[in-house]
Amino acid sequence: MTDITLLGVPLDCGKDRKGCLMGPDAYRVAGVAEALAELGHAVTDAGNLAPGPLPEVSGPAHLVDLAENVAWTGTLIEAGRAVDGMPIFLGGDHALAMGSVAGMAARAQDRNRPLFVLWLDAHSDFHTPHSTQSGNLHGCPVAYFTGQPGFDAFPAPPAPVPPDRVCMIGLRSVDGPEKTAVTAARVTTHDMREIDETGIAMPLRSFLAHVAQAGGDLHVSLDVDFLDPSIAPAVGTTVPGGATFREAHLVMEMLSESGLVSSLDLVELNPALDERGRTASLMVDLTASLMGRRIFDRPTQSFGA
Ligand code: HAR
Ligand code: MN
Ligand code: MN
Ligand code: MN
Repeated sequence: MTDITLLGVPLDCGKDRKGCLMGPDAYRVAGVAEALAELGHAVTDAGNLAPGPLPEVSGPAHLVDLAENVAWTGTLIEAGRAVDGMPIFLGGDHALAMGSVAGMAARAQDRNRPLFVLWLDAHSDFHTPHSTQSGNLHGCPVAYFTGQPGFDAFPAPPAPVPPDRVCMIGLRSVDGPEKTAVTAARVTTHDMREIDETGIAMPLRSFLAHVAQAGGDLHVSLDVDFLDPSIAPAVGTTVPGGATFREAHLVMEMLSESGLVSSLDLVELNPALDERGRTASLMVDLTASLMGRRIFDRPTQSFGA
């Protein structure tokens, strides 16, 4: 049984196309709290967070809603750090991961544990405010929380995550400057071509073994566009060739069996683009798999060394 705190994050400022602010309520309507309670967890819905007052900031002129992103980041770092059990950040677009991950890294540091991050996404989100062409800050969170330069307008991450503790699975849309930077920083990347060849279990199993061996906490950041658009249409940045229904559930089932996951983001759901709530429901079902829903019980798997 896990103590779960649902934090609604109606953050919609990470890109131009709006709609993610409806995400937290779409997850509630899809029954996220009930699904987790049914699995035996203690669930508290802390309601929706709000950003602090907008600071006076300056940065590259093409950045979308810079001040609002800065305000949310500070709020999320503090809100996440203060949670005792397992926070689930109900997004909201992926710009929320600046604050959610930086907050979880600060909390892990408070507990003397290293934080690892599993990034499930079509995109590497490794732009800086200077390399992004779109100006959309949802394309920048990993660069921020790993402490790359260029985020002067933002609060400094209290405990930057070393890039080699970040594992990305699902990649199939990575911009030129991101490719260079992500490789130079030694982030672990598994693109869809690799998943086609090896299956999705192999890279995940080796990452989980690494986390277990290091005695780490594990934050999972699940972007809707990790999933194939045919099963998850409710996202503004669909990319063909994503994870299938079973690949996604297998990831969640293995994460559950590992016992390592200490926090979770559900991001980029845009309910205005959904079809009869099917994407929201799928995200809730995946969360349930992550938290212990099984087809049949299996002997506990060890991901230790
Ligand atoms: N790389 C592109 C950009 O920076 C697209 C980023 C899209 N990001 C998300 N989250 N949807 O992964 O604009
Ligand atoms: Mn993303
Ligand atoms: Mn994405
Ligand atoms: Mn870009």
